[in-house]
Amino acid sequence: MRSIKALSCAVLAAALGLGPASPAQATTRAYAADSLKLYDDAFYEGYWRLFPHTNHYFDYEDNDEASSVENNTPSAWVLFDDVGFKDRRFCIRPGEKVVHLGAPAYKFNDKVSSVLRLGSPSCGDYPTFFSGD
Ligand SMILES: [Ca+2]
Ligand SMILES: [Ca+2]
Repeated sequence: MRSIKALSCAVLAAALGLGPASPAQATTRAYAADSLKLYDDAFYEGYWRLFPHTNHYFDYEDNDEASSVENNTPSAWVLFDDVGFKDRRFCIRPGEKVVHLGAPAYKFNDKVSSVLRLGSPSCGDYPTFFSGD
């Protein structure tokens, strides 16, 4: 929790041009640009968290909270209802966003419990949020 708030402040400070960018701030920006971003609320609002890597087990703060998502990475990601990459799942491609995971087509509001970063931009055989491929 603290780390994400600190991150938000660093990004805000950088955006406002407050002081010279330190190496730490540069690292923070690179991290944000290559992470899956999960928001607690729909429409990319509310508390958010960044996932640069696969996470097989969301802790209680992260579990069953995500209501919208942005994939800011060059990789496809799979979002799972259960920890350990189990139960229902949807794949999001690079650059895609889902404004409301609770939409009737997904029924995935407040469900995400693990995320898998794939080694390519393709979703392969995983079901996707949007048609294509
Ligand atoms: Ca939520
Ligand atoms: Ca879940």
